[in-house]
Amino acid sequence: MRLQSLTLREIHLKLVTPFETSFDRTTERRIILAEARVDGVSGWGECTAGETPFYNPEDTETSWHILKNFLWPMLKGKELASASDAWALLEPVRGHNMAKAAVETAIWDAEAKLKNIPLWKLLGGTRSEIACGVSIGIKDSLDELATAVKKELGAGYQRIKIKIKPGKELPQVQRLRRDFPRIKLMVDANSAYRKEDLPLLKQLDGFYLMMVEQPLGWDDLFGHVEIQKNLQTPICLDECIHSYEHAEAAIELGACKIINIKLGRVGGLLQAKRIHDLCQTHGIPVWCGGMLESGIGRAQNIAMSTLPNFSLPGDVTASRRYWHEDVIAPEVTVKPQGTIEVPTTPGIGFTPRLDRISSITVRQAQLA
Ligand code: OSB
Ligand code: MG
Repeated sequence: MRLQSLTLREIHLKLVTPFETSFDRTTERRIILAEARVDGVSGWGECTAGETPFYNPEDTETSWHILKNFLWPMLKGKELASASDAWALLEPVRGHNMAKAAVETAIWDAEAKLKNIPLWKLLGGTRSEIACGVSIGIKDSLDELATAVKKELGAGYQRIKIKIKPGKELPQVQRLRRDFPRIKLMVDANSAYRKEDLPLLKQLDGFYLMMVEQPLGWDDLFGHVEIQKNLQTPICLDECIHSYEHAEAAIELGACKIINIKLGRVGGLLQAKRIHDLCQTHGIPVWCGGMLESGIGRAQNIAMSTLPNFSLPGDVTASRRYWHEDVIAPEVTVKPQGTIEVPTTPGIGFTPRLDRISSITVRQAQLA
């Protein structure tokens, strides 16, 4: 497979509903799409870096810069036996996993298309449907939160994750357990707590949550070991797991019992698969996280979620929850039982809508 050219496009997409976390509030996404030409075929990937460096160190600007000035020059014109060889070429750049994943996942899509098979089959996936949960942002009032949860349960979603932050968490879970005593419920703190908050976090043990996601610092494995020792509720790590080695350390140290895998955070599909396999060997279930992706990233997430150890519902949901109009056809839809049917057409299985994409493109770089 010869890597011929890369087209980067930055698109702007307004969210249907603003999304608030403990670290940010997002109303409009600035997303970089990567289109890789490989042996005459186009593969598509998405950069999941945010508009700000508050989730991880990358943002849309750094990703554009790294992709254009470092990653593509290291890839251009190269001959690969398969997409799984792309990572080794990207490795000399330290960090910048979301930029790496954008182009790496595009090459995977291209390989699947060249082989005329669905991407999920190329990866070794085993599911024809994936289980979906939702991630609900912080709301202004508990009534608004309860209304949002009711709506998502009505749409069929199998588990509810809510964003929490200090001072809001107990009223939030108390209210939801009062209104919805039996649902699969979990919370995501996005690193808003410190080790000293253990007594507060222990109070969450009373609400039989599926897990608490990333309570402590984005790179604080050791702190999570302390908290997990003293908590009955499983800790799920998100931000902390940015490599295979971090996953190994987290498991070995006992920093978590569950891992959220995000393609961007770990640097693409090869690394995601390696971490998936490692977790499977150690009996650690994984699920697919989301980064408010457009349809391209969403399609990549669906393919990854077909791997066997993605045994818990993920944050990959219907296009319409985010966008008035997505950039792919068909849009991603969720069935009444809260699952997404995995496409059977080649590659990511959804077609990028070039007309729609060019109408919302604010800058483009054609790299050959
Ligand atoms: O922590 O999982 C997270 C969105 C942006 C940044 C971090 C996170 C999230 C989400 C949204 O939870 C998941 C989705 O795409 O619906
Ligand atoms: Mg998270």
